[in-house]
Amino acid sequence: SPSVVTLGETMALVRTTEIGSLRHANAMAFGIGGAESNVAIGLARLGVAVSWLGRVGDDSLGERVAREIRADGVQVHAVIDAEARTGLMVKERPSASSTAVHYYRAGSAGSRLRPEDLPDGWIERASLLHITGITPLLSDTARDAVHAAIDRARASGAIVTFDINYRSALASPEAAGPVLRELAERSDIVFGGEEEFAILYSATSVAVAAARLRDAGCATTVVKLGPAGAAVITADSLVEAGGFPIEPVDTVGAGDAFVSGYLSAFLEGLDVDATLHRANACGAMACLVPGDWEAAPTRRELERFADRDSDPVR
Ligand code: KDG
Repeated sequence: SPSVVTLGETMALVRTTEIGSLRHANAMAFGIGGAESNVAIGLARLGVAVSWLGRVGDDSLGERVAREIRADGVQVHAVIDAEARTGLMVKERPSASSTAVHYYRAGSAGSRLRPEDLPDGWIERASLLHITGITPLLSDTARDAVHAAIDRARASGAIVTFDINYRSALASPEAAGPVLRELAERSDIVFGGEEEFAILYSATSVAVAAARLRDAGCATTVVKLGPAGAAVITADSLVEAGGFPIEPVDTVGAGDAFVSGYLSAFLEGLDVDATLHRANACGAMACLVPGDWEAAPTRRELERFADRDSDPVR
């Protein structure tokens, strides 16, 4: 059966459990978060064989990261870095409808990922490599590791998928643009929001970005539209699908759940409509619970949700 590999930084995560500024919050919940491990967990829950590779500190937070990802059925390859600590992410909810994220990750173990961390055979056995634009902005060696992973995926015939996932805390749009564009142009499927495609190709429309990507060899552009759903653009088609109406509690991680749903359906060979339906349902479900990946659905949860009385908004 098809298997997926991904790599990146996963941090320990603390989040306030009440609405209000961090200045006054008393209670915090403790967990983990990282875009690629969020996707890996989402895929594992949907029954896809998946492995995650990353670097963690020689500390309890690093043990927590590895344990938690493993606990969801993801095969974990965690390189232990004796010289740096596991990174940390802090989330607060300044108001009922907003979430703010703060990183304590500069110089972290995860950001010191390097090409030599990728074990032999790890990518060669997989049918799909998934990467995001977060990892290459962590450090030069992390960027090299992502390119080395793509080289190996290309050599063994695996599909490469890329989620732009631009994080302004890591680089300005001007600095990030060329780095992210190079990775996008080396991929088969690129996921992103409208603003993210504008970062790749300095403020051109998504249609123009999709055409530029195709010229470079990337056949499929997937545009995430948040509550409005998503669109898939290829050389000869544009397919759109509306999102599911929900009351969001925490939208962080919705894009990752969307990608898990999309990739699982893609690997099963479902058509574009069915793929977008599943991806949108996964993205919506991830917003219903606090936490970056906790609400990523299993197949059974997904079926129940997708069979709800209401039709998707169009
Ligand atoms: O997509 C959600 C991720 O952004 C979050 O879990 C943490 O990887 C993370 C990051 O760098 O923001």
